[in-house]
Amino acid sequence: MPVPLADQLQLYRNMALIRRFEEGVAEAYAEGFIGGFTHLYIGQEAVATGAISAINHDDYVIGTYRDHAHALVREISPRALMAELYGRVTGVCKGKGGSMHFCDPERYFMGGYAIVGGNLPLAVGLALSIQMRNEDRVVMAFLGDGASNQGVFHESLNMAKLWELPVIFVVENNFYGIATDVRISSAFNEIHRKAQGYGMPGHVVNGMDVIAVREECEEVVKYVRHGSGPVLIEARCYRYQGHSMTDPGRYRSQAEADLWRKRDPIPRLAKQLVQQGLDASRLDAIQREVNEAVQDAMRFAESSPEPPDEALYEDVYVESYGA
Ligand SMILES: Cc1ncc(C[n+]2csc(CCOP(=O)(O)OP(=O)(O)O)c2C)c(N)n1
Ligand SMILES: [Mg+2]
Repeated sequence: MPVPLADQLQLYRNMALIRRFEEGVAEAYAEGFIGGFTHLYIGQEAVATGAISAINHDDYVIGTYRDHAHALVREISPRALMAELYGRVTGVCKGKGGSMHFCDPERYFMGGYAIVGGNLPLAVGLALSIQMRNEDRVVMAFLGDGASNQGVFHESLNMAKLWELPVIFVVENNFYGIATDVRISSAFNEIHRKAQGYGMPGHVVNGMDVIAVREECEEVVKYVRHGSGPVLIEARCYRYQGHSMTDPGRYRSQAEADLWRKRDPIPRLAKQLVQQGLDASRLDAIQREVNEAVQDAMRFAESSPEPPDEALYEDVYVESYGA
């Protein structure tokens, strides 16, 4: 079924919000408001936006350290996320998680993880809990091309397929793990076909085309929710910035970067919307709205207090549920 116009506009808004949020993060980082490792998502917006738009609000999402976008699409407020980056008490994890560890179980966003591949066994565990409770839900787990060479990736795919668990592995293939080109780090580059080693369907999609990602994911989510077992999707995309804020990205050629700039997912969707008859002023209004949301989030974060010293001793252990 074609994606309705209202949904396309929402996809456009989410991608614009992610782009502007990440630009705001870069500004705040340069001004010293944000410290530590911070990985931007600029260029990859179509993947998180399209994929998460295909699931229900109570399906689980679990990601990596490059997690700002996924949290935004899960509708965690820009204020709570920006304040988390600034290390403020109003942050989504009370300022104690930072960029790589956004988490909000109330929105079924089960976190960013700094350990490459470390989220994958957790995704399988979440899917097992769904199966054991006989729930009508799925898990969407995001990972990078680099993570697909980790042992834990293979263990997770094996167990997910063995038990036919409701999990969708979305590999964001941006062709680099830090500075290393996937062609010199992975023995086999057709990442979606790694799923075949476990008898699991593997699909490839253009990760610079949000409509393609959405349509592909809708089909896959239906299949997985129906109880047909796990699926892997490889979304081919590109990050426009370095690996993290401290990486100028000099290992990539200008010609390569220019090529992928032409595939920018945001102007691509804008063009498609205008071709469908949408007045371009609607898109300008969205740009102004997300710009204001990000400015507001930055002002909110800057004016929020840091956690008190005693907070060091809080949230270390969790009461177990139903014990
Ligand atoms: C187990 C582990 N090994 C190494 C690292 C260091 N490290 C951080 S990000 C990264 C690259 C991962 O690349 P990829 O999975 O392609 O994700 P991307 O950064 O491109 O989103 C590495 C090696 C780590 N965090 N965890
Ligand atoms: Mg990568």
